[in-house]
Amino acid sequence: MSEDDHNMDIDDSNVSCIKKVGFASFVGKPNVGKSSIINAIMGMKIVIVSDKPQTTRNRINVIYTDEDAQIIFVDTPGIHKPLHRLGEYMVKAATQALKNVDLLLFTVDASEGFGTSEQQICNLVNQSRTPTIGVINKIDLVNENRINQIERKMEQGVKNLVRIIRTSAVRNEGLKELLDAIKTHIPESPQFYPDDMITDRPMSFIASELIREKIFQFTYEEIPHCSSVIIEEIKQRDNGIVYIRANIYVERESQKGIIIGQNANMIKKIGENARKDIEYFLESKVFLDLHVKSKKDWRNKDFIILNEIGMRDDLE
Ligand SMILES: Nc1nc2c(ncn2[C@@H]2O[C@H](COP(=O)(O)OP(=O)(O)OP(=O)(O)O)[C@@H](O)[C@H]2O)c(=O)[nH]1
Ligand SMILES: [Mg+2]
Repeated sequence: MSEDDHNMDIDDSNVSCIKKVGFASFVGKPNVGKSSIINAIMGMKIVIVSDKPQTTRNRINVIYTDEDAQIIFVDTPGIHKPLHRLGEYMVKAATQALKNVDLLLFTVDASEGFGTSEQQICNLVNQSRTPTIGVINKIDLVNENRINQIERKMEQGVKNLVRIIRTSAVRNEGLKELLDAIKTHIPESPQFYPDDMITDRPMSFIASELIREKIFQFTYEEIPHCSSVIIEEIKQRDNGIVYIRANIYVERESQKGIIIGQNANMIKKIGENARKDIEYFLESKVFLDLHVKSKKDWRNKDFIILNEIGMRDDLE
């Protein structure tokens, strides 16, 4: 083999493992569709979604890999005015995700427009000095005029704006454009994670989230917001079925009855639907054993307690 051939071999192997690789952090108000966009891009449910604001409580990385890129999407809680310790924690988790990432995906809900809350988030985005793609989501709900207005406000407000993309997570619109735009603005590097890794969170976290999602979907008023889920045990039994025991915490004894429901109808509905989602995620049969407990005023406890009930302990 000549010297030239040898060099060519080395170049080829290097080129094949270098991709567009980077972290892209979603930021926006609650309920604008941040988690929905991630699931739509991944083609499966990894992060939880509901029609109620403040569904996402923790930062979670979701890893998208294709032939030419690896994008680590950071899903964050919606930025809002916190009313308790849990809310403070959530906003802190979201604002910390503005730092040390390659790109921000500042997402707004087209049907809500660009108002005071968006302007406040804009200030945080500008302070971070991170290149930002404006994502106008839920375009299926509004007309062209409305979207153009939001675009103009974004152009005026966001200093480091590199692109604006219009999306509809529910109709799978604009997602390829969003991926292409992200790829243009992240650096080249060897990929960080194996091809088949889709999140940095353990299976127990995903399972607890899928249970919590059902509480968000099926209960109302304060119940979803004062509920939390802890996985107590996960084990694969000899017959191959994965046994999962989880506690659902509420804040008061009286709320336990609502989660359990008449003739235990509500807890059965939560359990059946969560089990199906967990089975799909794990590709295995699951036995889900749910228990309901109360922990007084847990949303106002300090971070150690919050951590015990499943909040992340890696915030500075
Ligand atoms: N019509 C329409 N609804 C959408 C779209 N994207 C998301 N939604 C709905 O908007 C609601 C909120 O979606 P999420 O993905 O949970 O929103 P989020 O921004 O992650 O919310 P938080 O986690 O609370 O910050 C859900 O009911 C979604 O089905 C969209 O493009 N069009
Ligand atoms: Mg969310």
